Amino acid sequence: MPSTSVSKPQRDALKRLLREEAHRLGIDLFGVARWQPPPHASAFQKWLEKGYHGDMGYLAREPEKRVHPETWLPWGKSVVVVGQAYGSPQRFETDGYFFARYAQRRDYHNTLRKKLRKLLRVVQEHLPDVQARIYVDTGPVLERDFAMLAGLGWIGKNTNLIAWKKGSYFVLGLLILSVDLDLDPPVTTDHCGTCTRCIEACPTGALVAPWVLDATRCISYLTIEYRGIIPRELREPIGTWVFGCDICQEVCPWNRTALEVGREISLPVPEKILEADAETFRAFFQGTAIKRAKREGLIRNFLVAIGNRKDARYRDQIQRLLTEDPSPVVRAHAAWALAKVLGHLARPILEKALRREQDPQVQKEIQRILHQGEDEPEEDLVATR
Ligand code: B12
Ligand code: SF4
Repeated sequence: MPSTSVSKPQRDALKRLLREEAHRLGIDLFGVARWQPPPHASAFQKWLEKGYHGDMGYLAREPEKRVHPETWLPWGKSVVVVGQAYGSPQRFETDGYFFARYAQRRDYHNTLRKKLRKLLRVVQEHLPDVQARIYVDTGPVLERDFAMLAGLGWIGKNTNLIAWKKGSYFVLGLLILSVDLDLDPPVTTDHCGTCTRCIEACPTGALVAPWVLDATRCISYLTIEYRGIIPRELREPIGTWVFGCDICQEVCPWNRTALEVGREISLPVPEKILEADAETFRAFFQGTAIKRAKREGLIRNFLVAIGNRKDARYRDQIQRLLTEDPSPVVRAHAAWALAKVLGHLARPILEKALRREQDPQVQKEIQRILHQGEDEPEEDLVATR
């Protein structure tokens, strides 16, 4: 498909119209970049080689699309990059169990995509044959690189895109166009300086170097993307985060002046989440980003957090999940949580559960707790040996 050529005055006028429409739609950041190889493509390739993407296989599939967007979408000329704020000074929580702030707004994949469609309509009114693609998170594009190229901000050492005075609590979306628009100057300067607060604050040590995130250690990955049993050594550092994590953004000095927006989503109390079946879970989280964790994942995360907090209020629910839940992942985590909450009192319950348990992974988890293997530094059950 050929690219769409327009005169300089047309380009400028179209850009102005788009900016005005973005403003009208409540979009917080707006810029235009050239559709070109992203500046940190080689960093992305090294990241993949190290296996830092973990189970997010889609990132390793067709990496050349991210590295060479100009060959993948050869008609692409420019890309409109937008940012939508989601921040608030307070954490998003239910009874002290934390959800990443981005989840307090309606699912941005839908809301931002709708806004980008409206921007596209503005272009189509003037150029009906324009080629276009809209991506919000899920496309094979290094969105933060393009945001930097479009002048929205710089990439911080915590790997988030940070904007002057507005911080990093915003999500990004892209509108790729076959037309040359007036470009914004890219940001080529670093504004983190010698600050390393994000790296020091990360509880799991996921930021292995400035600008390098080992996703397999990141709480966001573990609680949202990862589907299995959470490695034991990472459970305690997760603390009481049950969906995503904001720590490396909270400590960032640039977020002291972050944009603030209201909450759109209200959370059920933990009991309701622990008791939810698949249908109730859907009803609770339809239209929110939280549904991505799925019922099994979110309950698993709560069990980790409840165990870390030794929150005995949920002992009955944990016990029921241990014996009745259809998911081995949930049962394994229920065993761990019960041991954390009840200490040595959990032993007879776990022994009984082990006798009935058919799944080898859950059996192993319970046996580990009962026998306090080498890899189990817990002290709670030692007295019962
Ligand atoms: C996979 C993914 C994740 C993974 C991996 C994160 C990661 N850092 O890669 C996990 C699940 C852990 C994750 C977590 C989060 N994510 Co996420 N994620 C993505 C996704 C889909 C792809 C990212 C990617 O390509 N990673 C590949 C690696 C190599 O990229 P990178 O680590 O960011 O490295 C870049 C920079 O560090 C830079 N770089 C490398 N070396 C150097 C050196 C210098 C000097 C400089 C300047 C830069 C630089 O280049 C790299 C390539 O761009 C994007 C959407 C998209 N399509 O882009 C959203 C996206 C990045 N995520 C987003 C969000 C909101 C989050 C969370 C804040 C959610 C939460 N609160 O839990 C956390 C933040 C964790 C963190 N510190 O990054 C937003 C970020 C918005 C912003 N302001 O930056 C995005 C853009 C989604 C969106 N459309 O809004 N995410
Ligand atoms: S989101 Fe949390 S776990 Fe992930 S890098 Fe930031 S501080 Fe570490």
